[in-house]
Amino acid sequence: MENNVDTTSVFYQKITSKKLLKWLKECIDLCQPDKVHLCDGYQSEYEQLCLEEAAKGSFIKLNKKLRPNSYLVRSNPADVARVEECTFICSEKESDAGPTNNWFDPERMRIKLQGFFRGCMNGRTMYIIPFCMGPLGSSLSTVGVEISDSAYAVCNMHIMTRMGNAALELINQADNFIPCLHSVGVPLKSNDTDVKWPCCPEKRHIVHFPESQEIWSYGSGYGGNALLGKKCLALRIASATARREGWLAEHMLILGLTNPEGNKKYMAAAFPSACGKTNLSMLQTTVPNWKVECVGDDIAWIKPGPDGRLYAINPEAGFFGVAPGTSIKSNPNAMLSIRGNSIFTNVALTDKGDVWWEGMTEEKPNHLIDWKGKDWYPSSSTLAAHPNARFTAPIEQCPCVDNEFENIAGVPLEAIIFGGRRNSDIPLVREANSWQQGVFMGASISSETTSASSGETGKLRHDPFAMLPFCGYNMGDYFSHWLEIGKGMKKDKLPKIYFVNWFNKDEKGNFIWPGFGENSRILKWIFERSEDKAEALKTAIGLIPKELDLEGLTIKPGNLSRLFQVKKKVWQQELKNLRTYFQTFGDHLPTELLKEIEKIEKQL
Ligand code: GTP
Ligand code: SPV
Ligand code: MN
Repeated sequence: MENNVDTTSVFYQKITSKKLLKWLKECIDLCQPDKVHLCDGYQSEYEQLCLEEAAKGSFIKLNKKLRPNSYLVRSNPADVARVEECTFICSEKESDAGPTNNWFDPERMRIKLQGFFRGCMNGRTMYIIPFCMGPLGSSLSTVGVEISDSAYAVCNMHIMTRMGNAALELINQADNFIPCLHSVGVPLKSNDTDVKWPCCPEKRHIVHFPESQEIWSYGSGYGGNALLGKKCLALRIASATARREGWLAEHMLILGLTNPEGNKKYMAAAFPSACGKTNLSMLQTTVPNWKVECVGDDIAWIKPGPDGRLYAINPEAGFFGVAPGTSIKSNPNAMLSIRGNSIFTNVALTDKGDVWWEGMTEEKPNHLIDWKGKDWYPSSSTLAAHPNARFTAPIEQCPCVDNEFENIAGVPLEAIIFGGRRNSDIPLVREANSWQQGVFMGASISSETTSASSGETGKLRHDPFAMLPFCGYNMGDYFSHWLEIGKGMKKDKLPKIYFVNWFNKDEKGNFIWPGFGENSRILKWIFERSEDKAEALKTAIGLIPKELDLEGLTIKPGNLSRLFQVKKKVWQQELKNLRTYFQTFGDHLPTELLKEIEKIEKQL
């Protein structure tokens, strides 16, 4: 079939990159869209697209007094989260994808994808989205172009990335970019009426070619599956590039912590999906006169700087945050960030035309339209919002966005924190006694699965460095790369490494630690450790606080000691499990990690 797209159209004059022109032609020939739209990134473009989607009924405009310039979108109930089983790393060699990734032969995958994408945009508009991950003009940033047939993806990319003309200019200058092709996988015939959330769950494929730096995503419109700058580019492709170039692409928040004297230190923290990054990155401290400011809530690109320290940038420009559990009490800065100009996906709609989700208010509204579009009452047995319902909001709207957010050089890191969701036996906080032990800590993360990914929730699994779903190469080589970064730096310039767990529970299933703003007490200890002002006690599994600032907090003494107990039998079992897990990496596993296990075993 011929396509009727006019390639002499005026916007082609704006594209001078030969690589982009060539790829664009290939994509048009393959996907056969009805129309092509080159995104300029202007606010007017965003508004126009939202209006068009609202006219189709795909977007629901929220009450402009309560939630100005904001929309609710309901996805297909079969397309609500990342799909790890459909995510592929297509490296030339299978061993370069490693045992934690789905590998597929690149040549065979290309043939499969050509089949999927042929004619997939019939009856639709192809949007060309030039975008920049990281501050414009930073040598740490990377440009990409997403081609998508989803207006929802375009609107989210408007918020999540620096996209449009400025990014296109960088692409034209460099004649280079990372190509990211996305389709919801639902071509339309001339008299078909479109559904509100087109997707093709049976054929979902989220595919990465780390060597040629390409992304192909088919069949899903949701989050990390469709906003290809995020997990696909900024983590899976970037992690593989970072290994080659000597830096790190991590699933980490970045925060600045200022003490009452006005001294500020930056920290990064990696927790698995839906385990508290957004919350920690913008927390309101309960320790008086301490302040947290947010550089990023999900991804950090970390590179050694000219002074020998590690510097981090946030490649994103917005939050794609978990809605349920977010309230004025738990995370006031997130609530203020989403006061307007936001997109809400799979949350509930109130009778006044505002949004609601479980945990937003103590009292449930008397009536809602739930995330599936059905009437909902407090007596309903179903959830009003999907557990992976999300808000998309510009980072500038965060009341505590850090001044250095746009700094092209990034911010210097003085601590790196790892953590997971564990209901028992993992202490509230501990400090590694060396970079090597810290790398072991990162590699040792296990966490209960959450709704951020499809599949069973609450199941404990290994999630090293919170990167299990996001590492674009062999995880064993990734461990070695982390060790190499440490070896290449002066000891006094290396950030200290910590491990936290906010999620210990008592017999009744209640959280022992209050979490959220109270986590500032832990951040304070970490801050003061880096100035040698706070003391620590040695345990077999790392250093724990001699004392924490708990002023104003009521916590039962029994519970406090429980948060720091190190049970010999439990840890022997934990280490045994880790040894078995590490064996799956075969000769890609750095022996240093086994040495760390042995050291702890001896000390237990
Ligand atoms: P992704 O965006 O999926 O990467 O998630 P995230 O790591 O940013 O997690 P987020 O901060 O959105 O928190 C996920 C869930 O954990 C929310 O429902 C929060 O309310 C809850 N949560 C976050 N911090 C804490 C905490 O300190 N204690 C407890 N008990 N729950 C928390
Ligand atoms: C995560 O799952 O870690 C997320 C949400 O941040 S998504 O963008 O869908 O990957
Ligand atoms: Mn995430």
